[in-house]
Amino acid sequence: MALNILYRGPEERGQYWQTLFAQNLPHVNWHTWPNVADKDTIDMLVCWIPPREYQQDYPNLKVLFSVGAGVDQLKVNEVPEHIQIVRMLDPGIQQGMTEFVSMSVLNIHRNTLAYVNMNKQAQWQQLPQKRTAEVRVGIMGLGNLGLGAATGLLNLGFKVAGWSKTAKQLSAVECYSGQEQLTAFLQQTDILVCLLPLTDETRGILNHRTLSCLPKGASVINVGRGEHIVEQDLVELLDQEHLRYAILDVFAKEPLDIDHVYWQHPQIWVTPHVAAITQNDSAGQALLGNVQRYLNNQAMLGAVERTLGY
Ligand code: NDP
Ligand code: OXD
Repeated sequence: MALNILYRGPEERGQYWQTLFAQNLPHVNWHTWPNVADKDTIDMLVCWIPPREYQQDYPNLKVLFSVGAGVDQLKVNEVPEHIQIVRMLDPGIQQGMTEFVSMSVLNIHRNTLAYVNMNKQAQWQQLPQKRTAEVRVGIMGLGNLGLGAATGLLNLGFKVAGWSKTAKQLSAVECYSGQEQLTAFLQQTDILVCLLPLTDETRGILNHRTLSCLPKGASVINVGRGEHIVEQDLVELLDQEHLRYAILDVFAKEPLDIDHVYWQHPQIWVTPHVAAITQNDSAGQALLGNVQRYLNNQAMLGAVERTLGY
C-alpha cells in the first residue's frame, strides 16, 4: 500500500520537499494541507503546529513529524500513544544554532550592547576586556544543539561547562547533571545558554532562585523556549544588576507583544525566534532519510521518548 504524507507549513518549503520526495520516493504520495481527498489515507503529518482536529480528521495517522528540533508545540502529552512523534535532526539547524550562540556569547563578551548604547550618545569610553579563556560559559542542555554550540565556543577559547539530565563525560567540557548538580553548575557560569527542551521539568527553570545562583554580573542567553524563564524574575535581577545582559530569542508568547518590557530594556536584546531556522535542503534530506527508514522498518532518527517529553 502507498504511503501518504500530509504537509502543513510554508508553501515554498512544501514545494521543495514535494519535489525531493517525487525524485527519490516516487511511490510516496505527498499532500498539502488542507487539500486531501481521502483523509483516511494519511499516514504521516509533517508540520510545526498540527491542524486543530487532526486526530479525528486523520484517523490512520501513524507518525507526527515536527519540522523543528523542538516538539513542545505538538503538545506531546496529548498525542495518542499509537502516533509516533519525531523531531527534526537537521544539520542546518545545528549549524545555525552554533552560529547564533557563538555570536551571542561574543556580543556579551565584547560588550556590544554597551558600545551600541554609548554610540547613541557619542560617548568614547573603553571598557575592560577579558580574554575568552577567562570566561566560563555554561550550556543547559547537552543534546544535538548544545553539543554543537559547545564545540563552537571551545574553538573560540571559552571555558565551557554543560548541564544535562543524565551524566555525561566529554573532553574539554565540564559536565554537570541532574537537579543535585544544578546549583554548582550555575555558580560557576558567567554566561548561561539555555538550550533545553520545554517539558514539565524544565518549564520555569530559570527563576529568581536559580538565576540568583549565577555569579553577580553574569549574563543569560535563551534560545530554548520562552517558558523556561520566569520573565518578571529575570527583569528584576537585571534591574538589580545581579545580571548584566540577557539575549532572548524565544518567548512565552510569540510574536512578543509590542508593549512588552523586554523591548525597551537597556540590558536586553531581543531577536524574533531566529537562532536556528529549519533549512529546506538539509531538513528535507533528514525527513527523506526518516521516511526511508520507516519504509524499511528501521528506527527513525529523532524519535521522541514519550516519558521524557523530548
Ligand atoms: P536534544 O533533545 O538533543 O537535547 C536536549 C538536552 O536537554 C539533552 O542534553 C537533555 O539531557 C537535556 N535535558 C532535557 N531535560 C532536562 C532536565 N530536566 N534537566 C537537565 N537536562 C535536561 O534537543 P536539541 O539540542 O535538539 O534542542 C534543544 C531545544 O532547542 C529544542 O527542544 C528547542 O526548544 C530549542 N530550539 C530553539 C531554536 C531557536 O531557533 N531558538 C531552534 C531549534 C531548537 P540528556 O542528554 O541527559 O537527555
Ligand atoms: C525549533 C525551533 O524547534 O525553531 O526548531 O524553535
